[in-house]
Amino acid sequence: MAQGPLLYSFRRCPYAMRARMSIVRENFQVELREVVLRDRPAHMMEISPKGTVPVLLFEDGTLIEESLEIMQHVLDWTLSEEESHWIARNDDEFKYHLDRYKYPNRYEGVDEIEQRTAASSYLMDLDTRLASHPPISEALSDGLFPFVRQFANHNREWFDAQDWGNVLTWLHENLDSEAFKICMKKYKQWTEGDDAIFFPLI
Ligand SMILES: N[C@@H](CCC(=O)N[C@@H](CS)C(=O)NCC(=O)O)C(=O)O
Repeated sequence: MAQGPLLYSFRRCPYAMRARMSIVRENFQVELREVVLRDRPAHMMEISPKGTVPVLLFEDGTLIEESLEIMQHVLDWTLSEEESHWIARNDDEFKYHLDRYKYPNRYEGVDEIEQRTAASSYLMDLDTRLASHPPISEALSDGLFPFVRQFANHNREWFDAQDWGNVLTWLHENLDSEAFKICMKKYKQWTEGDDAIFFPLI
């Protein structure tokens, strides 16, 4: 039986990352089960047949199956209209191009460079927003940066050479933060019968 809420997570998944960031920010203790996506635990599939991570299960059976909803619950976060706009652009527009930029061969008739250019218009807008006031909230920042990290990592040299200095500074600050280090601590794949692992370990 789980002790406290149970989080099925995958270290490198940007959705799971943003959920874990909120958990780290609040020191909201969960039992963490590290998933390997090609070998998803039977219990996870039973409670959440859609099979995506992150998934948060409470002891009373309440289940949250969307990363943004996990963040909202943990942080008690009601998104402003502007925050909803950025999350929607990230999750729909930017993620769409990010997937096609990273894995052009998985899609029909996709050109990597065209996808990179399309994703860049979001990043240029984000760059402008990051330079203006008031600054974006920590919650929104955590909701976005794991995806930008993934985009940047695909071709770091190219990314670092672009004219989006605010995005570069913001991304580096997040990646260098103590909270992100805790968020990215490595855990071995959870299997039935393992001892409980609690997260975050601060
Ligand atoms: N809308 C979901 C998306 C989660 C998601 O797609 N996670 C990926 C890993 S990064 C996943 O679990 N993929 C497995 C699959 O789609 O089968 C959320 O925000 O939690």
